[in-house]
Amino acid sequence: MNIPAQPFGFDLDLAHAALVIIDMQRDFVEPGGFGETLGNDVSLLQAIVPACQAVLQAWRRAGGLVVHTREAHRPDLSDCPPAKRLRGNPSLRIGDEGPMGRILVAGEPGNQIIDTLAPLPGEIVLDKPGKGAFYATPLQNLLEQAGVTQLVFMGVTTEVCVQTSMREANDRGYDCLLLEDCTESYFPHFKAAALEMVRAQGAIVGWTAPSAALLPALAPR
Ligand code: C5J
Repeated sequence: MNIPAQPFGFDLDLAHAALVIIDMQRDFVEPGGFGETLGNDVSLLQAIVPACQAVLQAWRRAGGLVVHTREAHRPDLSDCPPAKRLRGNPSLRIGDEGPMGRILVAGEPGNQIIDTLAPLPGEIVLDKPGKGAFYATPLQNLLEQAGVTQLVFMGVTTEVCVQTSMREANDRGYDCLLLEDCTESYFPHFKAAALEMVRAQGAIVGWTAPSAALLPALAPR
């Protein structure tokens, strides 16, 4: 089905598409996590949760493949380059103990996907040590095994992990659609710029569309 999108319609083929939800984990969306340690207002990100929930429910009902990612490091931080841990002046660094457990560490309470978007059994959940979902993860293999050629993206933050993942996917040959009201940044002007960059030059990285444009394609027939 053709989804009205920018810069032109996106031909969704649900049987060969996956919904990729980037890093909707407590670390970024709730107070006391990684996002807040960097000085950000996390309430901005909470605003997209209802729209993400509506798409996730519709996608599941339509029988589509779902992939969840978490930005997460091993407890011994062996997959966290010192350059990432030591950069800047956050109130807590990756691996430090915070109000939701160790910051950005796999298995800690803060590293869990928020309850409203919690993965169901059978859905793919990937811990990724980088910003991109393909770097040091089995994502490409899993998508190839499932015959996936199209990716629909939601999640946070638009210009960091979402855009990086879309660029990685684009270089690997996937057609990518980013849902505009299902992604957010701590910096609204960065979100606006990222959306423009993605769809510029004839969808040089991919397409963007509001979730309302996708939902009719997922409705029961
Ligand atoms: C960041 C992310 N912003 N998930 N991570 O550091 O976008």
